[in-house]
Amino acid sequence: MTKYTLVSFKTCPWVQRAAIALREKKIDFEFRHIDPDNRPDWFLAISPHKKVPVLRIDDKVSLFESNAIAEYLDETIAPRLHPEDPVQRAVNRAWTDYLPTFADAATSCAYAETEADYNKAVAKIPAAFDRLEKALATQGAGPYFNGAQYSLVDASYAPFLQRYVYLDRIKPLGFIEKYPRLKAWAEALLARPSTHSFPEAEMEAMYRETVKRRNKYVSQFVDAAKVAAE
Ligand SMILES: N[C@@H](CCC(=O)N[C@@H](CS)C(=O)NCC(=O)O)C(=O)O
Repeated sequence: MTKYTLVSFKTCPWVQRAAIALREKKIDFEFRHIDPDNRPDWFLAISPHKKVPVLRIDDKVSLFESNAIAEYLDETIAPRLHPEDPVQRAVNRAWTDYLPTFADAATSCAYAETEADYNKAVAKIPAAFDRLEKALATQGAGPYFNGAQYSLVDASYAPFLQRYVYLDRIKPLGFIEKYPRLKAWAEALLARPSTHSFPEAEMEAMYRETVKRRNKYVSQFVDAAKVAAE
């Protein structure tokens, strides 16, 4: 039996994307959590960009980049999460290509140093949400990106929609309510067991601790805000 090890920082959304793909395919795997501030030499030797996730296969092969890992898993292990139709597959890949831009728009306010920078980062959210809202309108009736069939697009966006929800609870942002398809999609993804690497309250508490520790503008609001899952 093939051994899969996912090298991880506990709250990394890109790791979560790879973990979701593994769970959707019912692949047994182990996390190997490492400390972001003290990355071991064995990790630096297998991660060209010094980033997580890295997927170790049988302690021999090391795959890096969450999209490459997800695509590899989809090519090698059933069930296929990409659509069978080549046009739909291209459309799905186009939207996974958009993920880094979406992730930046939806969550970069967490890294802003000043209130002005925070407001500038927050101002990027509506355009990104609007693009996804329109994409969802053309894709199907939900609950997932392509309709009833779960896909790698779902696995990709779930961690970032989850972090938007967390940030909205730390300091209210109030955008997703204006995009009903996106809101329903986020709810469906957060309700799906494969989205979660940790119990929900534990994950949100870890995320909030990470945001607080970064000591950015939004960090000051962490204590005051309440964890909804508590
Ligand atoms: N494009 C990469 C992004 C991975 C990434 O940014 N991971 C973060 C943790 S969430 C990281 O390892 N950062 C360490 C660094 O930038 O030095 C992917 O999709 O895997």
